[in-house]
Amino acid sequence: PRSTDDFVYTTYHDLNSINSFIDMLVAENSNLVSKIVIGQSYENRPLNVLKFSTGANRPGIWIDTGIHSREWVTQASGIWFAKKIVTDYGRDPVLTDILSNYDIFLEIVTNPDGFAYTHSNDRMWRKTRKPNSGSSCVGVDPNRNWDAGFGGAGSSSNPCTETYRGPSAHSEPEVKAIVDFVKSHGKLKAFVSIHNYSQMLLYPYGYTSTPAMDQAELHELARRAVTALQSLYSTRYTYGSIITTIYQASGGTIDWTYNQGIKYSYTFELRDTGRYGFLLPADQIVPTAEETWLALMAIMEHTRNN
Ligand code: ING
Ligand code: ZN
Repeated sequence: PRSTDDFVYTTYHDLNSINSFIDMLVAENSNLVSKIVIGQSYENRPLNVLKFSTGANRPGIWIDTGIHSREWVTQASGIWFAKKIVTDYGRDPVLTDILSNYDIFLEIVTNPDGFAYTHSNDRMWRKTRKPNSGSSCVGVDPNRNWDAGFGGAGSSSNPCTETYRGPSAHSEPEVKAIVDFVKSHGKLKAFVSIHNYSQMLLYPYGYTSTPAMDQAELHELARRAVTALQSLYSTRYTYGSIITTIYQASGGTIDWTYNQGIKYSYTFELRDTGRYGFLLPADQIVPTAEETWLALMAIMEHTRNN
């Protein structure tokens, strides 16, 4: 494709194709979108983040997709969200107002080494691609590597498992880059980390059953976001804290961001509920992205109002 209008949103793309999408989007919308490189992966790939901004010194909203590389509908949805933002800015009054007050940051391929590996070697690869000393097994679960209950139940010390937490918190450059970004930005107000599958909208905590301080508000907002999502194609989502809704998991992304003071910290588990699982047919990419966008808008609008 020569422009993001020609880009095919209804199929899955590899890393080169997504990176060229990112560069086209920035070139076409340079007054709204820029590309920030927040670090490099273990295999030295750039960690690209799209920044949608209409003014200086704004608070921010973060969205990431693809921290688990095999969750392909998430990166594909991230691409669709990016195009949706530039299309709706100046047309949709709610999004336009959000962008008059907040910057939106979108990391589409949060685990690029893993993503490249899902295309070249193993479609079901989840983790990073950093070798583990003393083991022939590769990679760390980047959703068990954060400094929030790190090392606790719901993560593994065995490098050969899918939930290996890593040798220490933030050992993975893909995680550390986001940690450094969140700390240096200092005023992110919402943080949404997108996975699949299970059709759930989750909020902290995963490492403890102690309710989050803002549990009541997070629960009510989740209910509204899920209602908005369901209004489009009747896709049913469950919602609640991570530990009560999916399972105990320690060292997860949004437990760390919540403990950093980012109140609106959420994780989505997109389609489906297991029929296709990670191998979601490509004809479900756009419907998944469309319905998820309605939930994201509910979260962003609430963030703007609070
Ligand atoms: N599920 C998540 C996982 O990492 C999760 C569930 C979400 C755990 C948020 C902790 C925090 O196990 C998938 N599909 O990766
Ligand atoms: Zn995941």
